[in-house]
Amino acid sequence: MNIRNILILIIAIGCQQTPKPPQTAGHSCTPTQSRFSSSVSITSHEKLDVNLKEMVLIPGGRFSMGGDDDQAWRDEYPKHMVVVDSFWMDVHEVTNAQFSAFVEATGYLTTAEKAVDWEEIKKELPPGTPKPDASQLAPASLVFVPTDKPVSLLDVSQWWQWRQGANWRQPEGPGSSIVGKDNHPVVHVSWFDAVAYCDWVGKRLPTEAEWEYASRGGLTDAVYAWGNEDLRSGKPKANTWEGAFPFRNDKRDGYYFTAPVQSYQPNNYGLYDIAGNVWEWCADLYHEDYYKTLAGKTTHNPQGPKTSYDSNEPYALKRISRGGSFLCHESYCSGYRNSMRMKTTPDTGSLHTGFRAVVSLR
Ligand SMILES: [Ca+2]
Ligand SMILES: [Ca+2]
Repeated sequence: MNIRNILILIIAIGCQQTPKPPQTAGHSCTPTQSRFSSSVSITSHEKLDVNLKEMVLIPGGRFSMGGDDDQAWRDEYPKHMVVVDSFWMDVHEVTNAQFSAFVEATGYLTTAEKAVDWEEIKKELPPGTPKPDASQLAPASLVFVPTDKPVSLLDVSQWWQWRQGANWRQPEGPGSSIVGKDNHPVVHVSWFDAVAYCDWVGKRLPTEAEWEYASRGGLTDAVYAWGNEDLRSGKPKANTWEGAFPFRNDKRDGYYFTAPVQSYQPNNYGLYDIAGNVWEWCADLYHEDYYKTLAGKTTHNPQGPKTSYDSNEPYALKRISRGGSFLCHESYCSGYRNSMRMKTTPDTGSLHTGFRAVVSLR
């Protein structure tokens, strides 16, 4: 069995699309890559001299966290009260130019640029999964390829390909590049890559609670960062998939893949592309029942569960990402909602995975 077949196996388990609560715990729009772990510290060291340019102050406060309408998955419930302290947040997703500066300064090699370590990957797979051929363990990442006709949305392997040579410098694989895309969000970054960048720049990843609080922009129980207006009404609000997923993209918002950051209106806190464009890694682990443990309480600055659990992939440790991407469509995950929770193994980068950073207020 080659690694792609392994991925398909995992995908088949992990991306069941039967909506909605209470049938399904949650949803994952990106298949698990299940590559290997990293030695990068999970503790970020925020520097006192951090540059707050292109960051906005998010005033702390109290909010109701979790699903707001019938698009929400079971893991978005129950809604629960959370208080977060004030913090600074990047106004836009980390760009190729910003990530390039990090790599040039440090020589950092991203997860997608390294060969897969079978001894690590097999820990996240069902016991007894056979080792793939060595040629299948070469550096690679997940690339979206549209289908040419309508397909069942149950099988994400129809539009995700494990492509050798795909990484942040070559988002669609060999022959592609980021030339002319300095102001596009960096993609194909793993959670470890995002943490390494944050550590270098003196910032950290937001907690899941901070991210959702920021996305809501002070609006109470709104479904989207802009309020409750339908995504398709009025001016384009975010870079998403418009048309019929995954074979026809009408590009009313102007972009098929990533858009330059700050192409659409910001939310009330001045945050651009907090909905859509690329998914944004958060610090927290994912546990499908985490919100149940917070029900009926007010939690201050929650840091996420102590352990990770996704019943679709019980062997895989997963981290949260938020906000949806240029691939999100109402028929599929509507990931651009404030409360949508994406769960992915931290070694998984893909064509639509990026991040933004935050700094605690001092
Ligand atoms: Ca688009
Ligand atoms: Ca985003």
